[in-house]
Amino acid sequence: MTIATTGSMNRIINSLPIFLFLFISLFSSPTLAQTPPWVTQTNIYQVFVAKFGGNLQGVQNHLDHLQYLGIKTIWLMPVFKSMSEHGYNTTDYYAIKDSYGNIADLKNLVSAANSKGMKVILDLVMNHAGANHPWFSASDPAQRKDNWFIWSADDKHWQKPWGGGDSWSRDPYAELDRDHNGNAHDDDYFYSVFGATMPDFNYNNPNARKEIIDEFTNVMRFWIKQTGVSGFRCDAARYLAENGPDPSARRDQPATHEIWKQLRANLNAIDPQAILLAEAPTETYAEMLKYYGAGDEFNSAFHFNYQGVLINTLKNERRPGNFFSDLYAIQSHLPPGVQDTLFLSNHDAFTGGRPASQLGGNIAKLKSVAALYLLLSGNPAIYYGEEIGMPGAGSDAAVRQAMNFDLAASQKQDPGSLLNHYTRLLRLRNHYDALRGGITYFAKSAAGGNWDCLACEAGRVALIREYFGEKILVVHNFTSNNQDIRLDLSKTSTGLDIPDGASVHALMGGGDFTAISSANKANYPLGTVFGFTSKILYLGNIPQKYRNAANNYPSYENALTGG
Ligand SMILES: [Ca+2]
Ligand SMILES: [Ca+2]
Ligand SMILES: [Ca+2]
Repeated sequence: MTIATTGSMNRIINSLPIFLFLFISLFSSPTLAQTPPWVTQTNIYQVFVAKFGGNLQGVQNHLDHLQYLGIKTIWLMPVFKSMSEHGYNTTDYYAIKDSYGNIADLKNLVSAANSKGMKVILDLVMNHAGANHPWFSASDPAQRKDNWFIWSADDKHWQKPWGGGDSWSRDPYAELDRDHNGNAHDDDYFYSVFGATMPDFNYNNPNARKEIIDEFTNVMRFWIKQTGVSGFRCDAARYLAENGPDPSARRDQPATHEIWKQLRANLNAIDPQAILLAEAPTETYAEMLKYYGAGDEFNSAFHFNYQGVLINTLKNERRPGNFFSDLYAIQSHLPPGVQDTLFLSNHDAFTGGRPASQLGGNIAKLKSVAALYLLLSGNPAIYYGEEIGMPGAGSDAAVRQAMNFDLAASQKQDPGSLLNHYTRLLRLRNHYDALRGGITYFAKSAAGGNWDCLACEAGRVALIREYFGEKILVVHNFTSNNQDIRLDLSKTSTGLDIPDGASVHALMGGGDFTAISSANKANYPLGTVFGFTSKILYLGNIPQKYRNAANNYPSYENALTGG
């Protein structure tokens, strides 16, 4: 997308970060705010248990890897009893899959993770059960919950909510009189947008809806009380309620938001610190924002589609014109106390495949795209194996290969490896408030005299992370060529007041920098940024709280040895 860059358009676009700052200041001024909710300043590591140690004990055995990396939240893909390896067709919401272990194993894993400074969240599948769940398949009608599912006399051939296919399946127990009206065969089909093994719950029937919400409230309470987990990643969050045959009437429905708000209120009553994280790959960002409600629905949601913006920046060696508008489409509109979640890929091939495959195994590009998203506002969610450059694309099986722990071990020994690049960046992010909690401001930059703009395509980007006055400058070169970069750090460019006389300290890329002054502010010489590398600069004196006993502060270069 290319946005016309008239003067007035620039002013409108450049005012976005200012609006952002005012918005956040209003709701979370330092004098009012206590500790910010943990979900606003974390990072996430997505674990497919079967592929990451094989079972819960195996995950626990590899916690050192995650702690070394700097991970703060572990998302375990489904661990409940289910019909498949991926686990999204649950057969018992109160039991651990046999091959993964038992409830005590999960409790031990959560305790061990907590003791290493990491929280654990579980995958929760509330749109559908597994077709072998007794609620759907028990021969004893007292065990079945026929009114929890959606029945039809025939296949209505409705498209799936995302278009194409068929949303109905034939009941394997067609002899059952599912609607209890004396006719065994006017209910032989059930609604199931993810196929015959995953019957959708019936949130459209008020009685069933109340019962199902109560049941899932019990499920959440059970796992929080039994194991100490810190929340839930909610699968297929946009598909709960249906409102007719049109595909658009079976996604993002008002009733779906009402249900999540109820679940969130119920969860708050169980544990006010526990979170809900939405998988809601909506068609528009306006629909995505609705999953935050007024801060009373999800605590975070995956920023779907932005993974393509991030990857394409390195694929094309050029940031696209919508780089900031797509970021701000969510981040400038968030209610207080919640956070955006950015990611490069996940377990679903539809999100694009692993970065190593999308970027042709080019380590320099993989490092650059990692720096790009790990240093942006929003919590980064790392898919297991991404940090060591595992390949995989084209099919779900291809993106779900077993974690290569041998490769991880060898990369740990190499200070220049991709693993240690992730480690260095996450350690910086965890250490500096503005890199962890700050919002993102754009700063104009020039290479060879050509100044960019907020909505410009460019082979680089300069941005400032800001958190209650703390400012950290981040500059990326997305091209293979070295760029001699100058920055416009004036308020006109950035929307920020950077005081004259502010000293400048390298947190990545080294070098000595001249203090910011009225004479150089609008044309600040950053110097050479090498191809596919980044610079991080702290603007102002580095406070004592960031320094160790020897008065040193962590930088990218010393992050592995402690600063
Ligand atoms: Ca039937
Ligand atoms: Ca019937
Ligand atoms: Ca549904």
